[in-house]
Amino acid sequence: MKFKMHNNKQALPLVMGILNVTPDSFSDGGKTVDRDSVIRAAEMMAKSGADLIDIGGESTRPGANIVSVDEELARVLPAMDWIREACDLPISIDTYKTEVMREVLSKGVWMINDVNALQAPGALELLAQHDVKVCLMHKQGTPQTMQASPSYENVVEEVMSFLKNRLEKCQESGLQLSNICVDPGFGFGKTLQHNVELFGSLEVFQQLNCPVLVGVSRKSMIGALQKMDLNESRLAGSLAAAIVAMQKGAQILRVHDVPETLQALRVASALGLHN
Ligand code: 7PM
Repeated sequence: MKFKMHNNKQALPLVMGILNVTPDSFSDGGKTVDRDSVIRAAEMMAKSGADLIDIGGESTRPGANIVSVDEELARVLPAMDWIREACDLPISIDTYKTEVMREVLSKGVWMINDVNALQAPGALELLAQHDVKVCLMHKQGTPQTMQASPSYENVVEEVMSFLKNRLEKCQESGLQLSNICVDPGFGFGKTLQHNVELFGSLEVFQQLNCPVLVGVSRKSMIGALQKMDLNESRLAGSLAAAIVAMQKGAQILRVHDVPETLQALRVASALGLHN
């Protein structure tokens, strides 16, 4: 699969299905991730038309705990095998740890999705030795503390210049520009106002000459944009955001609800919305 691909779906963005393999998401009630539920989730995503699957072994949500390399690998490596049993979709691994990247690269992962934009020691050098896709995401602070007091003079300019800088570092290290996509990192050290400003300027990120990945599915900003109970479903709002992201040129959408997102994008596209 190519990066800027024609996915035979009237130039829709690629849909990346989220599959978290943390014990709270896919456990059989115990502390391990359950094989059958991972296989079922992957089969469902493939059947409903996902273009790739993003596996996360450490939750990067605000305030989440850090897990060790060994623990993360114990979650992610078996999940890669199970997903390959279930479907032949390309696999992305959501990790910022160089050691985890090394292991999944040796298993032929398609994309490294790094919320830390390859800033960990050794990450750039490692990725330069592999022909693999990478997503460079912006965040301010660390997932443990990033939502405490996000602050920017100009959020769009600052996220742009961070990503520009990381792209330069990647190229200096020998990574292929054609393998790289960028992501403004919604919810990662950003207030609602920052997120809204970034989303409003999504087109600007096209200037970086890389595909833009957008991850807003079910995030708190979707709930915060309107009056809503904390436990109310954010699906409808997430679909609206997916459509707007497509219209603003996003090439990859990272989502929980694959069939619903594809339905929304197909209808929007068939009725004349395009990217
Ligand atoms: C709060 C914040 C809750 C973030 C949950 C999350 C992204 C990602 C995640 C994203 C890329 C989630 C996340 N979000 N990778 N990993 N872009 N590239 O929604 O926006 O699962 S974690």
